[in-house]
Amino acid sequence: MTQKLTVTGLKSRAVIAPLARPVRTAVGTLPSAPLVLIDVETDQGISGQAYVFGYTPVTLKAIVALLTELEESLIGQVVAPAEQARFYENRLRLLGRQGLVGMVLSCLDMALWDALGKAADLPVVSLLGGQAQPIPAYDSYGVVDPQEDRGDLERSLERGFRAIKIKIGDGDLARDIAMVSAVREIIGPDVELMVDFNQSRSVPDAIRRIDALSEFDLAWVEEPVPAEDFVGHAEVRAAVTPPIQTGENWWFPQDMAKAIGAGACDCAMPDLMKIGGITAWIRAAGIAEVNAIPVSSHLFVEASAHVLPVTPTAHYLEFLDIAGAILQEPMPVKDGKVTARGPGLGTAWDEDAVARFAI
Ligand code: SMN
Ligand code: MG
Repeated sequence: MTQKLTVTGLKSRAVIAPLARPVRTAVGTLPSAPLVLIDVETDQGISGQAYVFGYTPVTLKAIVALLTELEESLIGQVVAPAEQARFYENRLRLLGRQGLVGMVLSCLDMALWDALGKAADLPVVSLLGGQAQPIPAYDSYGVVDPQEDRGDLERSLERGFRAIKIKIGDGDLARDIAMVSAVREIIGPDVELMVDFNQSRSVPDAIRRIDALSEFDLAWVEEPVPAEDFVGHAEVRAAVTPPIQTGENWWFPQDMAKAIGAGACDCAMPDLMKIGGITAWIRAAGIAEVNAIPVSSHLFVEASAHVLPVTPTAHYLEFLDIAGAILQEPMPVKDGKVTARGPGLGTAWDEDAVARFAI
């Protein structure tokens, strides 16, 4: 009987990692990636690692404090992510798992799966019953300046991406049309083009704008209205032609079921950090399967490459690398595809970079 992997400690460190390019959205710009690095220490000397994306530096101290408070309850537990998920769901039932709590629990889940994989010397995708395989990815941009960003867009095509996403909605409709038509001209008619409003429009304005943009053959229109407005998403979806995409702000599979039940979207993109980590992603993938809804990932390029191969309706992996600057080996892209690495989630901290970007 192999010795059961047991937690002996939980460490967390806050960093602000540089991004290849700032992420400009209709509702604000992310100049860098505020991250909290999690190390779940175990009795076999293996450390399960994952990172929390804080979105803004304001969250970092609170995330570290939450993880610090969780350490005592985790020490001594056998590493079994499904059991830890249930344990904390029950323990935090009165509080609820939205917000930073859900983010911390989801990333702790990823770190636990990483530990399991390292202990078994297997990539997490293998523990899930799949195999590492090249996953089609789209290169994810913020709001772009077609002239300034023409070189980057052309380099994306040279790297083999056959799909590009840009963010829009930060100005008037004329600005959206100018940006989308310019990018469509740069990438040509055969590369898929997605747009992301980042929740910035009202239902009538979203309908008006999407109608005007439909001539550019959009692969999907993402979060046209506030994320929690599932009915609003459904109203936009009923009124326009391009597929409606949402999901990066769903809290656990329960939110996903409600959104899909409201008819909010044609395709879904849960975020591993908000849907409940890898354990919950598998359940979310089942919800998408029974509803025949394509599933893409959001951020977390490394862990997403492990879950999409076992996602029956897998669609795209979003390539937006927020942690590469603090990893020994940033996630590579080959022919526009991303393949999971192992053991575990296949990542290791670059300790010099972590020290350099620590706050
Ligand atoms: C997004 C939001 C926040 C940070 C990075 C990216 C965006 C996406 O909504 O879909 O990539
Ligand atoms: Mg988005």
